[in-house]
Amino acid sequence: MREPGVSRRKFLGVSAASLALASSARGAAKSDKGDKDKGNSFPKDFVWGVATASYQVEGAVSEDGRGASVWDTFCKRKGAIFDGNTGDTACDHYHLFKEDVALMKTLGVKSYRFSVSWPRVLPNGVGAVNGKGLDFYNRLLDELGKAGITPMCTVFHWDYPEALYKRGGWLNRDSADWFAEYTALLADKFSDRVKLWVTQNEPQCFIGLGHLDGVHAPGDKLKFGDYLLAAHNGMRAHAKAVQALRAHAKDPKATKVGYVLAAQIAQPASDKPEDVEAARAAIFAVNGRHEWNNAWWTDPVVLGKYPEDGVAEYGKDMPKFKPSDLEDMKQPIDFLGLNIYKADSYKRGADGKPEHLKIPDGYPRAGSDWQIITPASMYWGPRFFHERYKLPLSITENGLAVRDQIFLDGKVHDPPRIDFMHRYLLELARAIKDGVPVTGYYAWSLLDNFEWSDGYKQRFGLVYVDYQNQKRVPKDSFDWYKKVIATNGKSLSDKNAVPVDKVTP
Ligand code: GBH
Repeated sequence: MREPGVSRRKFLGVSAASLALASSARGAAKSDKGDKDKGNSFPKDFVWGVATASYQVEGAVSEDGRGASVWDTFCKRKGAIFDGNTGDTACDHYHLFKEDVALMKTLGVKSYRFSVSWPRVLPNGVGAVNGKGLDFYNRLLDELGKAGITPMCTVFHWDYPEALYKRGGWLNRDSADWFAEYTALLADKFSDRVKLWVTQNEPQCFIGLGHLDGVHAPGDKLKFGDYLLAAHNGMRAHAKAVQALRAHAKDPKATKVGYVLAAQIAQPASDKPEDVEAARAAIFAVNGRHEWNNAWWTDPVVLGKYPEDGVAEYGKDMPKFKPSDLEDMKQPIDFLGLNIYKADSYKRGADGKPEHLKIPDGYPRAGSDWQIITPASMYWGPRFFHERYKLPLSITENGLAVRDQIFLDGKVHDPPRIDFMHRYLLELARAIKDGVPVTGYYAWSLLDNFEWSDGYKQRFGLVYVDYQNQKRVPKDSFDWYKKVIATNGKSLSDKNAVPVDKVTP
């Protein structure tokens, strides 16, 4: 409901199409004021990167002794994946990694975030090691080394070994030790070259989408209490992996360990303090019997406790566990990784509580329906997360799905992606300017790739992949991002760049 005397523009604030988008312009305008170093709030050593994940790009699912993952199995389930697509070949990164590293070198990225396929290196999840699987990552790491690109290694990005799933998977209390064994192996083999580590990518997804909603592998719809138990063991596994990395890394001092969330951002509907308060409360609230919150997945591992609102709401579905589990789950980490794609908007409601605002009709969206375009999420997300957890942050993923195609001129023109990244990066610059310690930004993704249950329908790459012949075509956004990196973000406020305050869909 609209308050009297407040203009539409002012009231809708970041919640409506026009203003959500205009908020980038506001951020830019702010940093322009009296500042000669326009748009240059990115620190000198800011880590510009790109990200991928093993199952989404590697292919070669039955090569060189790789074991099965739950995604191999899930992809065969009728109706599970768009058009019956699978990750069997994906981008064939397993064979084409040299070409892909060369692309990254041309792009000028400082860092490549990739993940290891657990069943490729441990076909049964634990026990016998597959040397040929390790060799692939050795070749990749050596190639990155030659190109001067710093690896960020995600230990687990969803391709869980089928063999361990058959032993109960995350419901089995031993799953935390299995994960620690796997992580120790990676530290032993790769920590001479890898200093930046992520234990797990988006627990909300591999536990929630995979075990509660059943829309991701392994496709289970567990009872809520069992889902909470899987989540509990997943977080225990994360903590044991942190310990394994500290114990096995060749240079523990230089080793930085992080944990990556599918950050669920709440942004205020206006700059009014009461709306900012509403968003601040909403972003860490746990309500509803679903996985889409932040605190359930972060409080235990950073603060050593489950959030009280969630504990009250979940009642007797709470898993039974030893109190020492919570102490064990809280292992010091060096950074939190936030994957930021979109936000929900909140204002203070009539009852004083945060009120979730409906998405305005016709609001700008990505090719994938779930992603609305909300640049200010890249300001408020890092800011709120830093306030609560007081950890350095890295934006470990951000990107836009577009149904790209090769144009008649042989190029892939993707102005929506450029505009998206431009707006979000200006908001990130604003957060950094306001003192939020963000160490890096990883574009999702280097390549178009297997978008889980959306198959190859959605394209997130800076590089187009023709899946028929594995040809790579850098998109316009590739050249654009190259310039952003080369200027350490200064090009974002270049007067010849897209004028952010003029572009309104
Ligand atoms: C990330 O997930 C993943 O880390 C990455 O692998 C993926 O390719 C990328 O983003 C792009 O999607 O409609 O209720 O099923 C992003 C978080 C959360 C986005 C679930 C899609 C679908 C919600 N994802 N969401 S639902």
